[in-house]
Order: sequence, then C-alpha cells, then structure tokens
Amino acid sequence: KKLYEFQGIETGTGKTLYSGTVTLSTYLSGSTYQLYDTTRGGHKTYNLAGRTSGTGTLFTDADDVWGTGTASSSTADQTAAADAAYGAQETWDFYKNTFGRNGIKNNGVGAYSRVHYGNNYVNAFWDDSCFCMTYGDGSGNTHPLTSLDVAGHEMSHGVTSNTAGLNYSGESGGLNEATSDIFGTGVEFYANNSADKGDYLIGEKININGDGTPLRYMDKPSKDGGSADYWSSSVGTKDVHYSSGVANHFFYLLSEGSGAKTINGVSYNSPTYNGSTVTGIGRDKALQIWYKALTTYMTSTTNYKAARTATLNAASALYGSTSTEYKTVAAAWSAVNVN
Ligand code: ASN
Ligand code: ZN
Ligand code: CA
Repeated sequence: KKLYEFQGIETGTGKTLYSGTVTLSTYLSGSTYQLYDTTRGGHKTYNLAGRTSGTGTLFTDADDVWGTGTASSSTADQTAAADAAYGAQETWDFYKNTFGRNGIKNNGVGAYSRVHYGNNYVNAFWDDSCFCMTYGDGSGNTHPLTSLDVAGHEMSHGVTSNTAGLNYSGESGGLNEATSDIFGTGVEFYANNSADKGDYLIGEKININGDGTPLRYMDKPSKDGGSADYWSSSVGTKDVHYSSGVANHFFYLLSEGSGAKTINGVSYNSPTYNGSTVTGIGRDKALQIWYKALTTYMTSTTNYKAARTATLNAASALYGSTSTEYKTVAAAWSAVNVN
C-alpha cells in the first residue's frame, strides 16, 4: 500500500480540433487525471455522450493527453472536451488579464462545460440556471461548436447576465448578442493561437453553413444575409443575432476604422452610413470602453441610443471627454446611424 494518494494540479496536453496542441490545467486524483482546472475557479468539463439533460460524466484520463486533434463522432471523444476546456481557460484568462475580472460572476468561481449534447446538434448555449456551458457536435456529429470565439461568446452571456443584464429581446437583445460577439472576438485575439488566429468573424472555424463561411462578420454584418449594418427604427424587430450587427459594426469601426484592411491574413472592408471615414483607436481600447459601458453604465433596457451614451460615458471616464477615444466613439456610432 502507498503511504498516501497523490493529488494535485498538473499540466496536461490538449489535442484540439480547432486550436492545435495546447496545454490544459488538469487535476490528478490518485492515478486518474481529471479535466478539472483548479487554477481557474474549479472549471470542470463533462461528457453528456449524446444526452440532453443532466451534468454528464467528468472527463478522466490515464495519461493526461486529451483528444486526438481529429474530428470523431464517438460519444467518448475527448477532442471536443479539449477544445471546450481550452476555450474556458482562455476566456477566464482574457477576463482576468484584460479587465481584472475574476470569472463570470467576478467572485472567483468557475462555471462548467458539457460537450456532446444531443445528436447532430448545431448550436452551443450558456445557461444561467446551471451556470454552465453546453456544446453540440454539429451536423454529422463531427464538427463540435467548440471554437474559441464561440466559447468566449457563450460564456460572455453569463457576464452580461451578471452585469448590465441586457434583456434578450428588441434593441437590448441585439446589444446582448453583440457583447458576446465582441468579447468572444476578444478571447480569440487574446489566445494568440497560431491555429485559430484572431479575426472579426464569428464561427469561422466550425463550418456551420457547410461551405466554410463564417456565421457573422463584424466589419460588414449584412454579409451574413440577415444582419443590420446600420440602425433603423425597425432594427429591434429583427432576431437578436441580426440586430446585433449595428453594435458589432460599431465595435469594428471603433477598433480598426472604415475602409479596407487586412489583419492576420483576413481582408475586411467596412462601410459607413454617412460616408465618413473613421480612424480606429485599436481593439484594446475599444474593449476597455465596451467593458466599462457594460459593467457601469448599461442596464437591462439599454437601447442603441442609450448604448451610445453609455460608451461615451465610459470613454470619458477612461480617457477624458476631449480625448481622441471619446471623439472616435461618437464618430463610430454616427457611422452606424446611431445619433
Ligand atoms: N448560440 C446561441 C447564442 O448564444 C444560442 C442561444 O442561446 N440562442 O445566442
Ligand atoms: Zn449568443
Ligand atoms: Ca472568429
């Protein structure tokens, strides 16, 4: 008999589908490794193995190497789990190191993730009631919705719920969705992963349309066939994933400016409503402004007009009311017809 059972933090290897080989913070209990990150609020990753309810089974492993890096339709597959655990890890680190936020509730407590939800399930979702993240395996059960931007998008719904609480309908719903696209994109750039480089596209890795095109485009949201590039009085009647376009476009313009630009090999061309030219202030400052607006000035009923005021207040608090940053916030909103 051994004197005691070793327990403790380990550094495992994740062979992900979308982000290459990454390190994962794991936990060794006896001779079994667990997909349990005690360094980030105790985040655990569970296997639903095709079920649509319950917590599932904690992923465990004998050698601390998770997944194969190849799509598999097996319900025991660890690859989707490696992507989900990596997404949770990077999202935690993004919020901590960018904004000083300690987890979704800012109380140091991690959420948990569930993968292999249902059969051919083409979505991912955050649920406030379980404080958990769930990922389907996509069509054919071979391209799970576990990319970094989707993970960051979904967990950011938890941040919005615990801060501004933007109602998930009408213009506030569009702002809620845009907040998730903005911070999901923030996570993707933050991770600086060579296999999943930062871009202003949402879901470009998960082949959700079957032809390799992204789910959404922040530089020109209408490229998805449904999203609004500009505010109009009827924008709040659209689905929240389309009315979000106005704020996604604002965020792109504030960060990168109008016109043509190539970033990490992706080409963008962002138009303006009023024909103006906007010069971006950079993504880092744009993220700080959106986060301060979300956590300090927005409420459950904030609409586009109020979001303009909230971000101007944030820019004023962070950079001053005569700053270039403040002026660019005003110009970027005007460029998406929010005045
Ligand atoms: N993926 C969708 C979203 O985050 C799922 C949903 O809750 N409607 O918006
Ligand atoms: Zn969403
Ligand atoms: Ca992306």
